[in-house]
Amino acid sequence: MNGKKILTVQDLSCVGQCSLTVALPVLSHYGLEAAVLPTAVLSNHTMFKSWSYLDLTDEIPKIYREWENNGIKFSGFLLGYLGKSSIMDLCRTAFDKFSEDGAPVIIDPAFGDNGKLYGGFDGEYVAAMFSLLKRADIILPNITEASYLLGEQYKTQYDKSYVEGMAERLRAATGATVVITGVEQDGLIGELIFDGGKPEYVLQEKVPKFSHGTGDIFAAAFTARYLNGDFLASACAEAGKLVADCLKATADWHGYGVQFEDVLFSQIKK
Ligand code: PXL
Repeated sequence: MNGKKILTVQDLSCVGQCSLTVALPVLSHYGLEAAVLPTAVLSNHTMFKSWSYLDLTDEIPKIYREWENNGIKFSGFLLGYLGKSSIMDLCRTAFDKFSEDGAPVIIDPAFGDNGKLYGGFDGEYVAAMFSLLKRADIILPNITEASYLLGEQYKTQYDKSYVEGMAERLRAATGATVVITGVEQDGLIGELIFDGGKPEYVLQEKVPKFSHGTGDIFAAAFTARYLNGDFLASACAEAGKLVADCLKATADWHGYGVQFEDVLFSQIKK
């Protein structure tokens, strides 16, 4: 434990390892104390053919009242799938009321992949997220999310100028450090980091598998390493390696997310 307490704000999907059910073990693995603000409870994530959805917007002010009563503060924030734009103002309240000095706000917009929005999201949600990103220190969009946020074309074949252009425009609009995830270059995959200076790529070999929840694992590992003092590039490299290892350990795509348990907890096995 390093004494850092991070608040992660995401949904609780009961089945299909993603959002809180992966953020918690990953943050703990890297020695952070993980506090949660669940935004919604779903029967399962939205890549299954149907799901139930309990929105927790009304519960959050009650939670905040008790956190204020108890003098609770956090050393950083990681936001993922929020579900409804009504949660976004409550996130701003959390940054205002519950931040320790210098607590970074890291936001994964978590609303789409492979050129499409996740089920239940629309342009209004994307616009509200775009506005919330102005409160972030670091944003972690994938290429789908970057293109939706900017209202630009989603491409699967692109050159550096496509991703670097989007990173520049996102930085100009939000003021945040931009880390675009899932960037493919020369048969490799990784992140483009843009902090206003020279764009930096952190690439590795691509594991030829797709799984749900890998963005959530990346965001949690990146955040943990960043809060532990890593530079952006090494936090990306570590988080990218964890995602690759988890994908390799996962038999095949089955809708239940990656099997990260053997990767994170191999030392305490059987
Ligand atoms: O992994 C992102 C994610 C998180 N939470 C829910 C989702 C998704 C992606 O589909 O449906 C509920």
